[in-house]
Amino acid sequence: MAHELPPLPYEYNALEPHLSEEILRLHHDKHHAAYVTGLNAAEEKVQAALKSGDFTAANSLAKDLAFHGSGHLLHSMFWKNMKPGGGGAPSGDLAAIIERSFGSFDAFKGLFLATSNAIQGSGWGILAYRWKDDALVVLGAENHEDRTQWGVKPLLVLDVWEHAYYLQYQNRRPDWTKAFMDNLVNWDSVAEMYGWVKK
Ligand code: MN3
Repeated sequence: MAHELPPLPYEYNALEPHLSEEILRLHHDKHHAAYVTGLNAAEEKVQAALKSGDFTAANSLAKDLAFHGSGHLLHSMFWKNMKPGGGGAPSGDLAAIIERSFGSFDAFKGLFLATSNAIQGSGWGILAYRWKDDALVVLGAENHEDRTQWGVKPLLVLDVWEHAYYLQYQNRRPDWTKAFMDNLVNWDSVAEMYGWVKK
């Protein structure tokens, strides 16, 4: 079953002025689409290898599955994690586990932004649920797949690859991450994901 590029849950210009239509078009239609294509190509090659019994490409296939598969998943979440008129703070069960895990929402916010800003090169800031001890963790992923913990489930993801902000924010990554947190985060989508992974 081939993977497909999910449509954006809003118009291309819906996140302006905090995220430009030009960036969103390129990011969704070109970059995310390329990860979907890459994942499908890698899975086709795995199927071909299974049929032929020729596993000489196994190492690069495993890398492609991790890179493109993670890129597809994270971008699919990222679009839902934003909305026009977003920002603010979470409430209910999500607010409670944030407080329990980080001390306060402001402390979480400080850690999440600092982690996102500090990624060297391309990567993501990630808020994830760790089922093993029922806690939240903030991780900084490099590329799409490096520096995770096994067994965590992402709830909120922030793209800090240059393609996500450079046309608008140039080298000012902290301005992009602040705009994301203050004006774009869709906490309802984070709460919905938290409810789903808790089941
Ligand atoms: Mn991206």
